[in-house]
Amino acid sequence: MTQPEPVLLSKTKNAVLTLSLNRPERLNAANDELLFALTEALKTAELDNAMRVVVITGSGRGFCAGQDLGDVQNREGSTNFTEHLRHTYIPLIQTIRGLKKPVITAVNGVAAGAGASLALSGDIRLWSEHAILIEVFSNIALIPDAGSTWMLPRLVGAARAFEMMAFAEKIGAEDGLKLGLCEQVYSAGTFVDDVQVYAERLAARPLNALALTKQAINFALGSTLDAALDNEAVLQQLAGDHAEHKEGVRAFAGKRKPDFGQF
Ligand code: T3D
Repeated sequence: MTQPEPVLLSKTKNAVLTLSLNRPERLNAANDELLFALTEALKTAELDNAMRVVVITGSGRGFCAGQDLGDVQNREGSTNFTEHLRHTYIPLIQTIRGLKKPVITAVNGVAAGAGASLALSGDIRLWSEHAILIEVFSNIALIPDAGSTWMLPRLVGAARAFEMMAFAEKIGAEDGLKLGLCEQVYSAGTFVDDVQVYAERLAARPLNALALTKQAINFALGSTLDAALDNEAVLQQLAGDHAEHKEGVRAFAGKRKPDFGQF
């Protein structure tokens, strides 16, 4: 019997590419096949000029339940966690954070373990009212990986992050919004449409400038103020030299809406 595709691709005419994790019966728990397919789809999206924004979401009721524990149980002998992470989750998270296009994580349901890391890794995080984030790793006596120890303390502070990790606390949408784990929460019934509207709004923004903004934020998160100030000055040259900038200024002078979608 042929296996279903682990990641479904859907392109809309409004320049939004949606990647849906597709193991709904396992709450989209990640096996290697899914992780490689997602990373490859993101790399392909980088080269597709017709696609301006990427949405990552889950099929069925879950977003992603983290590493597939069935696969873990089937491992023989001792597991090389380090090598596994280096081959699977690390390239995935690096690809998302380095992508020169905005990535939205549209968290439709539970995001647990490395699935929580994936949910946090988006440039914009949109949650359904049914979304739940769990740093579930300690339930199986592992440490948070796939970037959770880097992302979560920066969002909620070290002590709160540790508490969430130590108790594998379930964070629902209301608390997620308060804690800054997501930017918007939408009703479950309209979630897909609301995400699409949001993504289209983002796709109409100046993408070169947004890619450079993402690059500047990534740099600033690991740098001093002096270094960040200088990096802004360098990247601003790239933004200012781009046709998008000229269109923005022309539109302002002409009292019209800029057409950034042409670039
Ligand atoms: O290997 C390495 O490189 C290390 C990397 C580690 C990264 C990690 O992500 S470690 C963390 C792994 N994930 C987990 O420990 C989460 C396990 N799942 C859960 O705790 C719960 O399922 C949830 C809290 C996520 C959701 O609970 P609930 O009650 O909504 O759903 P459920 O009934 O538990 O799950 C529904 C089905 O999905 C169920 O299958 P069944 O019984 O209907 O046939 C369940 O077994 C399956 N499922 C859920 N999570 C996983 C899974 N199957 C495989 N792997 C999973 N992670």
